[in-house]
Formats: sequence, C-alpha cells, structure tokens
Amino acid sequence: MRPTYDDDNIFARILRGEIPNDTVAENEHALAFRDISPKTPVHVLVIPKGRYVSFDDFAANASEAEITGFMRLCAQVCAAEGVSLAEDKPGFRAITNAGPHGVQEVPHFHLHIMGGQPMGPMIS
Ligand code: DGP
Repeated sequence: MRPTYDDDNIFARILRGEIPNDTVAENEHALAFRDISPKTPVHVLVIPKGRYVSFDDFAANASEAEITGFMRLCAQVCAAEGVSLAEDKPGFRAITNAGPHGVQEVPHFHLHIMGGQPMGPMIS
C-alpha cells in the first residue's frame, strides 16, 4: 500500500510555481534547489517532479526514467556545487528523511545534498 500524497505540501507548491525557489539545476524528471535554511555551505534539495511521499515510495513506484533522471540530476548538482569526488573534491553527504522516525518535515521525497565542510558523525 502506498502512502497518501498531499498535493498541498510545500514542494508540490514549488513544483507548480506557486512558491519561488532558488533553482540549482532541473531536468524533465527532477528539480534541485537550495534549502531555505541551509545547515551547511552547500545544502541543496533534489526532488522528483512526480508525486512521491518518501524515498521508499519513490524507489518502489517511480519509473526507470524518473529514477535515472533524478539520479543524474543529483550527480549534476554534486559537480556544480564543487563537492563531487569525480572532480577530486572533498565529498558530501546525501541523506533523506522519511516519516516521523526520520523527522521528515515535507511529505514529498527529497534528497539533501550537503557539503562544503566536514560533516561529522551521522548521529551524535
Ligand atoms: P526534511 O523534510 O526534514 O527532510 O526537511 C525539509 C527541508 O526543506 C528543511 O531542511 C527545510 C526545507 N524547506 C522547507 N520549506 C521550504 C521552502 O519553502 N523552500 C525551500 N527552499 N526549502 C524549504
């Protein structure tokens, strides 16, 4: 059973152009924009354009084209933000929160790409 998607969530509204965003990159299937309250010098959110609540919803139900489009945009962001190991840079953290235990605030799947400083341990 899939989780119920809320069409009024803030990222759905960003995708509809109702709320402005600071776009970093975009393709047919995904949009990347800066987090409104960045926790690190690089803090970009990558979201699919389709209606997916969480990482597991996306992984289970998105088409191969959507998944590929999403992942390729992530790679593009890492390169553009100067954190990609492919360019011999110091790296980044990519995380996604899901549901109450993951402390997911916005119920539209998003990947946080964070870097520009040493990230420290995952849980402290
Ligand atoms: P989370 O769902 O907990 O993984 O985090 C949601 C993130 O989304 C949080 O870091 C803040 C960010 N955010 C919330 N509202 C907006 C918004 O309107 N615009 C942008 N750019 N980011 C937002």
